[in-house]
Amino acid sequence: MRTTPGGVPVSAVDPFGDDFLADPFRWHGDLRDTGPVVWLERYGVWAMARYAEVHEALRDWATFCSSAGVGLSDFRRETPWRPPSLLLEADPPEHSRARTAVARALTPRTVRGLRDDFSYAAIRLAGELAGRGTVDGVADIAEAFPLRVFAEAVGLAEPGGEQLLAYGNMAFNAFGPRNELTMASLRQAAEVGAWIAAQCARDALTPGGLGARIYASVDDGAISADEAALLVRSLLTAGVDTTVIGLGCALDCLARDPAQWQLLREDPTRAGAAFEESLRYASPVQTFFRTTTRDVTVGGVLIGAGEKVLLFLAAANRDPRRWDDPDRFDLRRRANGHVAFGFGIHACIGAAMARLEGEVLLEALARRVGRLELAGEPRRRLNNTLSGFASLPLQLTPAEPWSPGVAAAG
Ligand code: 8QM
Repeated sequence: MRTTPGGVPVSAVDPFGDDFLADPFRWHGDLRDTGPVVWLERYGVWAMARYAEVHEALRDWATFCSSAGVGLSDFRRETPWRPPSLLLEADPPEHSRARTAVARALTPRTVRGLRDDFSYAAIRLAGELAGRGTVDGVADIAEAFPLRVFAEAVGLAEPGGEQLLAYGNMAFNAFGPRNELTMASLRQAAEVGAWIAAQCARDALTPGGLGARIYASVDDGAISADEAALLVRSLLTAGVDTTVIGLGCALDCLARDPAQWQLLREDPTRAGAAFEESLRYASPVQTFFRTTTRDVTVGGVLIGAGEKVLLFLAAANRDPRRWDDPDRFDLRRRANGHVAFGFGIHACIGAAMARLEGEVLLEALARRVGRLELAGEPRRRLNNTLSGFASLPLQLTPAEPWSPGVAAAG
């Protein structure tokens, strides 16, 4: 094993290269086995791919900070492609104030209040598709469903599916290096960024939506109107492409494994567990960086202050040191403890809404679709941060109308 002069294991892997992104899980075992901390010479950054170290770095926000950006770019040296997020790219105490404002808008009660609308949309979509035969699991399901429910939940004036997806694609590419993926997606930055900014204005948001609820914190002086606009931007950045990728991955897991689909069909209330396990298994958000605020020793390796550290959430979620038979998708497993939503103070604030989307969609499909099978080769989508599919050809066979799940769906 090659090491730095200081004795730290070195890897020549490019985690943002096409070979890696086309099949990231193939590379994770080597990264984990190379050591608790690895030097990635291609970028001059540190990496952690084991569950214990990733979890600890996420917990220790004071040492592994976010305000220098959670991508490769160091905001203290480079100008970010857009004004930093008040939530994702911030540390306490600023982060705490922003997080509180969003948490007040996106309470468990708010999410419970979305359930009926989301369920109804899922049941309707499953009903439309079940008899159609061949569909694209990405365009027809994984994109169609979040786009139907999200714009309305936030209170956007227009559906804007294309812009929301393009914006997510650029934001998640931009956490990586300025490679061809990033440069290509950022070509739309001016146009799509302007559309996004316009949707974030108070008077563009319909009353009662999540956006309007964020602006309610302006009225009691907790945040400024400019801050509210940036927090709405956070919803639009983090809330669409992630769920699109996640739902596509869940469909892929189930379509590849008839026994798992059967387990879900036998008891569609397993949908939440199935979605959770697909998050562990596929990790839609594969990686995030942190930046050290001080010298810190991890696994015997001294990491200096001001260094970038790449955390492989996806590798942690399949670390055999933490999980039994980690490369097996099994909805009966206790998947909790995965770090697909992160962990600690930056843990996904929209997780309950994402879980709701996954649960109601998979449940509705399980009630309406008897057999779910791949109808062709899935095409992977390459993105510097997100891992999932560009297209997923599926063959849907409608459930027998007298099967128990269908009756229960009404
Ligand atoms: C990733 O803009 C933001 O605040 C933001 C962007 C992306 C994420 C989170 C927040 C983790 C899903």
